[in-house]
Amino acid sequence: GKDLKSTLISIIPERKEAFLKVKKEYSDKTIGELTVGQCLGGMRGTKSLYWESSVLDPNEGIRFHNKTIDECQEFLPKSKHEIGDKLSIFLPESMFWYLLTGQVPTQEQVNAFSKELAEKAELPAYCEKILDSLPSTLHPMTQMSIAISALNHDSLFAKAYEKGIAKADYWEYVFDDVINLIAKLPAIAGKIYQNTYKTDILKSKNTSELGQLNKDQDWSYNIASFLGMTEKDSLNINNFSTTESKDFVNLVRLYCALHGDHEGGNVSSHATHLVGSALSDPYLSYSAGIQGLAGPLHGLAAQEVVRFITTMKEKLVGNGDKLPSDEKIVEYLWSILNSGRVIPGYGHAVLRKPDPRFKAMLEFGLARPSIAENDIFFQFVHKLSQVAPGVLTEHGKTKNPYPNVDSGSGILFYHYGIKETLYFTVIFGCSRALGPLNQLIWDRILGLPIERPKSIDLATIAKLSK
Ligand code: FCX
Repeated sequence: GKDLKSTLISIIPERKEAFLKVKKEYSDKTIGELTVGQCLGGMRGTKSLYWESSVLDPNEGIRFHNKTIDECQEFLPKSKHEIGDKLSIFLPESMFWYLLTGQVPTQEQVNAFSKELAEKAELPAYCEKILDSLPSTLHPMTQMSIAISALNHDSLFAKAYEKGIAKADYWEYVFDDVINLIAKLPAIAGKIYQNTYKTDILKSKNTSELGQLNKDQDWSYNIASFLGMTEKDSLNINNFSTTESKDFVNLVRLYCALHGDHEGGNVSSHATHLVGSALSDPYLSYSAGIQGLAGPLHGLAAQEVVRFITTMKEKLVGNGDKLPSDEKIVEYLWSILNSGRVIPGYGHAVLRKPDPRFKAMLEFGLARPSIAENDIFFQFVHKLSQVAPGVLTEHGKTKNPYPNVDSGSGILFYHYGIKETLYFTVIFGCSRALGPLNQLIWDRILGLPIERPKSIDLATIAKLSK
């Protein structure tokens, strides 16, 4: 089978033709009106961004090239080491292939792609040095954006552009940068975890690394390994059994495959696309995306949910390991709302139903008795998803009273021993690369121009309103 780049090359003519046809035939037609409310209200619902790989339906949730999460779970290839294993999860690199090309890769193609990513995973010495020089009190997401933007030192696109290349050739260099960047994210994530939280363990074990790259394994496996959280290829800092080690790797696979792409308007995707439109290289562009992901109304919400759940557990049952009554939980939720705070992990700017990504994360826990039956924090998350929508509906403010994706993910990582809540969003940052960077390649293939919406002042808004 062809590799990813050759597969992409084979579909470019058709997609380009379709794009140019729409551009030519419909450029003068309207696709919606802009109200003053939208202009002043976060541009909600304005159809003003082109994004091919996924579409968010308010009622159904995300679809990737028109397929639901359940369908993707059926047809996207898994790790070559776990074929036929019912609990195993499809690979984020299968998802990336599918997002970029709209085609489902064969098992052999994905095996080779995983291998290519592993071959390119090593961080250059200067990048390691920069990470090592940062204070461990610096937020992990700030560290991540610094490391990613520093990699622009090696950008093939930036170098080629400086020499002078034809516009039609931009995308090839952007493609190579994107693959190199995605390949290096596991090592970046591991280094940040190690430097920020695990230097004591390293000292006590007299070693300098929590875990290492395994070239025969997939991208998510290597994220887990660099975190020191696989049984064989790392320090196994949480003393995982074989099953726990396998399950944790599968959690990383599920999480990363599902969080990769959520159409174009969310802050991290939009920021990447916008900065890329200035022909800033993929490292600079995605570093901007990471900065947006670090906001509490966006990616940082997962960390807020874990704080919320652990505090609620502490307040309602102390050290106990049994759930309180529904009434007690309802009362607690009202106390939060009445003090003017939000219920983290609930509500969404676009979705109007429970997030199917939340459902998939919940099912991951429900399928594993050690979590479903023994983890009180997970049980709180599950119970909350049944109780909170009623409370939020009665409260009557939020347009969506249902759980969003951040409701369940953090507590699963917590279960496996990542208790450093500030760290969660870094794994989100590994995942989110898949969507925006696939679109960035297409932005350059299709020659999209620099973005420059028109801004206007209040007097002009009032004058133009009709
Ligand atoms: N708890 C309490 N009140 C809520 C609420 C919640 N979970 N969600 C929304 N509301 C309130 C809003 O604060 C707003 O109140 P106001 O009129 O006094 O300002 C009102 O309901 C209407 O907001 P709404 O239009 O429904 O929501 P927005 O599009 O403005 O905001 C977010 C969407 C997600 C930011 C909002 O629901 C929220 O703050 N949720 C909690 C934080 C969270 O879970 N974020 C993760 C989002 C997502 F999954 C991601 O990007 O990662």
